Amino acid sequence: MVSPAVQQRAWGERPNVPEVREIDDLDSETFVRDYVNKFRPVVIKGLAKEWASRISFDKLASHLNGDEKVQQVLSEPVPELVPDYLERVGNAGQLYLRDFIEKCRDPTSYLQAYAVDCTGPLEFLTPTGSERALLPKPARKRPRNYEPLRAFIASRAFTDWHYHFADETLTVQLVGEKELYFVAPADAEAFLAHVRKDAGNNQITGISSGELAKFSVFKAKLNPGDVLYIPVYWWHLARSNAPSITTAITFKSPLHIAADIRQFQVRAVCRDVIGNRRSWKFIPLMLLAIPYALLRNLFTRFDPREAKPA
Ligand SMILES: O=C(O)CCC(=O)C(=O)O
Repeated sequence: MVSPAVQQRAWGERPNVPEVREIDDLDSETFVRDYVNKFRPVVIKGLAKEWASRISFDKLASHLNGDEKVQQVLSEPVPELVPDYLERVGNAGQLYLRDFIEKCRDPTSYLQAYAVDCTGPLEFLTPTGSERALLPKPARKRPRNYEPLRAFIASRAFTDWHYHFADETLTVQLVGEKELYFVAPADAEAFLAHVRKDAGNNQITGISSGELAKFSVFKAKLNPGDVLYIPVYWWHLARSNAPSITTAITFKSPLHIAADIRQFQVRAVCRDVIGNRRSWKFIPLMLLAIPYALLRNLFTRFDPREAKPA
């Protein structure tokens, strides 16, 4: 049963939501040419099937010796439920990972742990040599802003609308199903302006279905073993209605995309840097990166605001 508070969250459920393209295989060159440089999401079906077949809640629990704590439990995915959540699990930061996993097995629970650093027991969720070989080469470049590997462990998951800045993501579904929704870049600026005036912010909560209905929404459905590429700056939301384990592998965006001034997110950051004296050290970087991106994009003639998911 989905809690009433969750039912009120808007993620784009409506008839005939177009789906992100699904493909069966992908080599590194095609990945960069047709997806990263085109700023376009894609689902690679079953790319991590082997890896997913070795991950489960039981196996994760068996790797724990009992002392490990969840590095960070995000507040209950649904803010309205936070008081109830804290009453049930105590101080979220103090929760033992083993207890957390036990609580995830409770079909009435609505919990989500977010590990920013997959070390210790969560190293088990890290791709090994052979699994890494599955992933396109750019996925081996260290990200600018995010940890290279994060994990989302949940009884039921809800990560509200946000986008990533200057880094790309490969979302690897290991346990359970998950749906991700996207707002097309053509709508990105209006989307944020509509819900919040502060265009420097990369996340929002609580958009209503009525508001969301004004925007083009796309959907990707992930089964265990599927890998989803989430391009930088694409607004997205994730949800699942059953226990799930997902990892996010993050890698550096190519500079001509990360610093493309045609994207409002880049302009918003420039405004922040100029307006905030403490960030002035970034001005030389901006002065190099933005002209480089402009020049490079002159030759590619590709406008990321027109990127389409299919
Ligand atoms: O899997 C999730 O719950 C969140 C995934 C996501 O939105 C992300 O990697 O940024």
